Amino acid sequence: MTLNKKQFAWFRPAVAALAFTWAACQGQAQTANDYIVNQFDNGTTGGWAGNYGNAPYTIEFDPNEDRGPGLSPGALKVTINFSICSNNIQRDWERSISPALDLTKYTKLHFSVKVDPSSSHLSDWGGGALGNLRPHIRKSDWSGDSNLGSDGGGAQWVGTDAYGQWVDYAYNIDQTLANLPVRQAMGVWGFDMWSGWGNCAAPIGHTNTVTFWIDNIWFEFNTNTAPPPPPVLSRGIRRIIPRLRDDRSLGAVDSLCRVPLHEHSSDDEGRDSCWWPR
Ligand SMILES: [Ca+2]
Repeated sequence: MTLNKKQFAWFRPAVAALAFTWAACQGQAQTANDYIVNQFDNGTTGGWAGNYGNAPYTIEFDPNEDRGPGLSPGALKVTINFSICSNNIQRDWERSISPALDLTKYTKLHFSVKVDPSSSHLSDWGGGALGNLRPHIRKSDWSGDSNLGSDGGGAQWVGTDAYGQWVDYAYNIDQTLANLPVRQAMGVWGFDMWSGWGNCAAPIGHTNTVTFWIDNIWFEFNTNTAPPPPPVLSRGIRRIIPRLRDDRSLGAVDSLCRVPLHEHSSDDEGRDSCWWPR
């Protein structure tokens, strides 16, 4: 179930209906065209590993936490030892996606987070939250590192509501960012967590360990299959016509404009005009 598009072909309709009803209640409805990144249902971390950042960390599979669906329970457990006094303020973790995924066909990233209540909280304006998780993407050769979206300044804010319970997030993929080649062939993606606000004497960022679980990471397929609007055909150049209507019946064809006179219109200055085909 992990790493590949979900296959529902074996579902009998009644079973599928029940499954989708349950999934919808969980806020995690998925269709056959959605791309499941990780449900952590196979006893592994699903390829996630730390990359850059100086905050010490552990990343492990945890069978005791789960935000389904999935074949069996499990979630990714992330523990980060932040210390703004030691300048350990950043941690990134990433994984490869193979074959590369064309994210222009998808609209949102979905994932769920649950924070261990014993974790550090942001202070001051941070309001006790966990803070930002910034989704970012790369090509398969790890080039082109760039944001996945623009909402929240490029990151998903994880608030106090996630301490002690699962919260489902839907983060918009920004198809207007100047990273089209990366979006068309995303081969690596990850989460970056930065928590360096304030300073040692007056910290706002985390000053201690945070532990949280991530589960059910998937990309929502773009179901808007409406064809693009047809191109607007140029009718030619607008031609200003001398007042001919006094001399010709409206049913006649203006040989210069090549259109019936009744199709003539007035220009901004009230002069008789028509579209003259090229
Ligand atoms: Ca799971």
